[in-house]
Amino acid sequence: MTLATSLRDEQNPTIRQLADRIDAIWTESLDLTPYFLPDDLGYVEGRIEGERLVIENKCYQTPQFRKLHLELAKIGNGLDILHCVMFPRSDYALPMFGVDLVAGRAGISMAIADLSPISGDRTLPLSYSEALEALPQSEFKKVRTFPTWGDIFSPHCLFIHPEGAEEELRFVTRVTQYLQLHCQLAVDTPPTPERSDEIVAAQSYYCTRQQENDKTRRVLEKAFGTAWADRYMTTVLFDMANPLP
Ligand code: 18B
Repeated sequence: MTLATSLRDEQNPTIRQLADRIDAIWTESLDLTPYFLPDDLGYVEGRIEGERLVIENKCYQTPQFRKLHLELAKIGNGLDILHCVMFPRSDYALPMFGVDLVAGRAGISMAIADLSPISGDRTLPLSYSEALEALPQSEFKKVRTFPTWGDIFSPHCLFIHPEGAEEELRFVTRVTQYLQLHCQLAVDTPPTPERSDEIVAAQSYYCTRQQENDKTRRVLEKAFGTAWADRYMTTVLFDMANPLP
């Protein structure tokens, strides 16, 4: 499956590299079928203080995931954003893979990636914590402090301001490892429909917390207004799981 690359070609090189890696791993490891966003929300343009905001979304679903979402956004020539979340289906007790990268003219200012626990006790499945602990060490000089809503993230969350090209590359490599092991474990994990109430509740908590991110909300509100920003955050960025029928 090939993906349109229009906005990608204009993005910060590290963002473009990570977007390409995510596409490649999804295509190799998972059984992708299309996921349709509401018509008006796939490609969006707005204006923010005289600059153009462009958003481009790619979405898929698979047997294990109700939605795979990769989003690229660009504000004028100064700010590039990559956002990616993989939402497991309600009968798969899998963590949430999430990434957010924000790049200004001086390079990446914020990079976060995690496999966040989705279970009643908010811990990762043993298969995940063992696989993550077995990865080679990877350290970054400037670690950032979590906002108040950041209790959803795991102890393996990377939340940094990368220093220079070498750390940016190290971040991309690390995220690629997280994603590869996630796709592998997800495909090997059997469904547990008896846990679906717990899974739906934990995903809803994750989404509610992410919706508290004022930095994302403010960017969207400035370009598209309050009501649109709210609809976008609750239907495209962080929509809740449905209970099993
Ligand atoms: N987010 N991010 O996705 N956000 O979407 N993001 C920022 O240098 C957007 C996710 C996360 O310190 C910033 O401070 C826009 C996922 C955290 O208070 C900007 C979109 C995760 C912070 C944006 C988008 C996630 C953060 C400020 C839609 C985690 C720090 C950058 C395309 C898995 C919050 C900076 C804080 C920050 C913007 C986390 C501008 C518009 C999936 C923790």
